[in-house]
Amino acid sequence: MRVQVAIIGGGPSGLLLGQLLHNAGIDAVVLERRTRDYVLSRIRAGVLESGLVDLMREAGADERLKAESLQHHGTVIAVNHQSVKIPFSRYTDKPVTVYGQTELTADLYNAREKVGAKTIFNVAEVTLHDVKTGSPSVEYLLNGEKQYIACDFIAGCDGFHGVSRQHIPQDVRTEYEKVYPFGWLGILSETKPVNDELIYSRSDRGFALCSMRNENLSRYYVQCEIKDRTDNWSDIQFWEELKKRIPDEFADILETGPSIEKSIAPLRSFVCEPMQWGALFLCGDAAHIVPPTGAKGLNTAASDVYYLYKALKQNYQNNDSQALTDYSQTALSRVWKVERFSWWMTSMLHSFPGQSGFDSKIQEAELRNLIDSEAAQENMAINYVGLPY
Ligand code: RFL
Ligand code: PHB
Repeated sequence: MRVQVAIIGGGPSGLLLGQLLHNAGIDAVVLERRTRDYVLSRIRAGVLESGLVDLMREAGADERLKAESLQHHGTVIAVNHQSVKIPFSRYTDKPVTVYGQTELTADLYNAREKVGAKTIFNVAEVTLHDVKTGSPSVEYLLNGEKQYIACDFIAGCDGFHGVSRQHIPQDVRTEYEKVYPFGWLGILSETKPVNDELIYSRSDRGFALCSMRNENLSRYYVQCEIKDRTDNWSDIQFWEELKKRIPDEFADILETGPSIEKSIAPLRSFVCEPMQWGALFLCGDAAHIVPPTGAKGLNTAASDVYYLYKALKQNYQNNDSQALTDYSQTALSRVWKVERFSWWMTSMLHSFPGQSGFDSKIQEAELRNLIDSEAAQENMAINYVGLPY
């Protein structure tokens, strides 16, 4: 097979890029290691920046998103049982959109199917070849048989554990990493959300987040120990702990019920530089990870896709490869700002094991500054709703 762009990974970045390229008349194929059902069983992000919503529209995959998503114009920050609202609308005209990554991914699969764009599932042993020679290719096994795709460019959209990033030689690649000493235990439950906006709550027992997917589907998280396991948490224990970490005004009205999903995610900050090597371009989690506290993982994958899509379009439609040459620098400049924001939110809101008295006081002062200072709130609002592309 020959295509212009071979996309490795059928998560949100690979699918969105594939769909945008297809609509622009650029021939692309998406290779996914798992089945469609497996990809759609992963519960992940839930807050979309307007840039991602715009891209879903451009991809022609926003019909359900428009009909079913919720728009939020602020968020609640709670500290030791007192809460303050950060009104995004005072500082920016952009809202954030609440819509699950699972739904967005399903919409992209459906949109691809509708236009006949090619996604190949269950590929194994994907390898990249001749990435620096001008005639790159990708090989993989499908049902035990070796397959070969010749292409102009390879988009590495295969997540943190994928093969694309590893293909950049170690002496070319620098990886920056911070692993946090805790995780997030999350549950999904068919209950009415406790508030009409998200609540990010700092308490002496640790962080908690009240989020949602729709009017009858709530997503809640509590900070947990890094080695904790979901078996250690019955639903009742989870609800009791959550109530202790959020202000009484919310704990008193919290609707509880059985969890329909329960999982633990580790928290990590990670950036790989550069994000390009020869014909290989990394997008999304393949190149960087943020702790989920700022709701930026999926959104930063989307900004990479935007830069790469525009650059490929310019290359094919105008015969101008400058934006491709600049891709890594352009994407990384935004990525590091988002890394800073996600680290800041995480540092401010979590309990750190063994934290010194000084560090605790600084954390308190950081939160006080956010609550008391309009300038600090404006800065948070602008970053939370999404920096411009
Ligand atoms: P993905 O979603 O990991 O998709 C990569 C896809 O590539 C496939 N793959 C391969 N395919 C072919 N060949 C190979 N060799 C392959 N290796 C891997 C995988 O099967 C997969 O389908 O990366 P992408 O598209 O860049 O999207 C990024 C987002 O998924 C990610 O940033 C967010 O979900 C991060 N994240 C969260 N972000 C938020 O904003 N809020 C959250 O609440 C939130 N929760 C999470 C998360 C990420 C998690 N991970 C990665 C463990 C919770 C978890 C558990
Ligand atoms: C979620 O709804 O899963 C969610 C929302 C906001 C975050 C992280 C996760 O910061």
